[in-house]
Amino acid sequence: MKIVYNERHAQHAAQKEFFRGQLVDAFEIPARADFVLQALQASELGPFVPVVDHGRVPLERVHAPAYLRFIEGAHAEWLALGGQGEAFPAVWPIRSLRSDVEPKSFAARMGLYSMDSGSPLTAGTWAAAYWGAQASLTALDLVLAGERSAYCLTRPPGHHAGADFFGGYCFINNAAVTAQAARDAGRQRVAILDVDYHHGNGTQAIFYERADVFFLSIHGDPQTEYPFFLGHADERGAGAGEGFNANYPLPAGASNEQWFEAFEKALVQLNAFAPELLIVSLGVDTYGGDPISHFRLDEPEFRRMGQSLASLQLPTLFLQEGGYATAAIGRNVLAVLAGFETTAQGQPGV
Ligand code: OKP
Ligand code: ZN
Repeated sequence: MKIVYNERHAQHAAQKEFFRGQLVDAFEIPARADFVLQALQASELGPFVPVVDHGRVPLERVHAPAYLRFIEGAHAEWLALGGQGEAFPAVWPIRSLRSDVEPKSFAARMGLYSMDSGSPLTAGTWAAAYWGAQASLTALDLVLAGERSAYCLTRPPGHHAGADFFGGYCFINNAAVTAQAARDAGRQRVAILDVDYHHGNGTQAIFYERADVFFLSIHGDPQTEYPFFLGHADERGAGAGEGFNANYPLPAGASNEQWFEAFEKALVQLNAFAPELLIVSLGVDTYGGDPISHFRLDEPEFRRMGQSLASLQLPTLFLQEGGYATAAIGRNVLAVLAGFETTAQGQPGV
């Protein structure tokens, strides 16, 4: 399986994040990708393919240009305001307040373009996220050119980012950008399967009224788990997109049996859609040892996940999302990808 690695990921290196009233050590750190890189380099997977710059246009197919400009300049504005270290929002246009007027104040725009105070924005955030999207698009190119599969190793993750807001450590929605790019390249039906512990609210919202991109997600129940305000089972899409969104929320602490029961149901639904491309939002924070999540998957389950995904016999693009048990992420990602490869190698070409 070819791999595209976002070498610029470490430019986004927050020291701290806000959590329950305190600044605590950041969870979404460069070491996450470093451990995955080490595990991949020690494996049979590869080769590594260099990132190709596709420019800003494919990002603007999903994100508002004003939002992208904001992220690009935000940290410099923060410093100009007298802010120190990582930038955090403090005020949001919640119900009854207006979000259709872009305020001049940077503090206000920080709130307009974000969903939480737990996503530190640094001097290098734009570069890391921009090149993460480029790495994702490069991996997509490989699959569009006929590769059975490809994996993009990148951070920060993307699936919480909406068309015009960041949050949940995410700034550019790599899954949405690549799904849209695949549509623009002529693929008619694209499925995005999100197996991260957290619901991919950004990806869901971007495609909620569309029938050409089917979003499916298995995640911690938003009644108790981040992102809290989206991800319920009754969200099935709207308008032309009705029936093309599927959520499988599971209680925190759910067993592996419960997880695979939901996963197999999602795969049946996904298969019935007959997608021409499968994009997997691959978070491995479903791991039992994850510090901020509450499922129980481990190496054998990750391998089984990869095998089941290969059994769909679809061109498959894996994009890295979450996973915060830093030292175990490499092993867990490798288990998914190697499981996929062992099953895919026994198949006729797709
Ligand atoms: C991003 B992804 C823990 C707070 C958690 C946000 C979680 C974002 C997860 N101190 N806040 O889906 O893995
Ligand atoms: Zn997550």
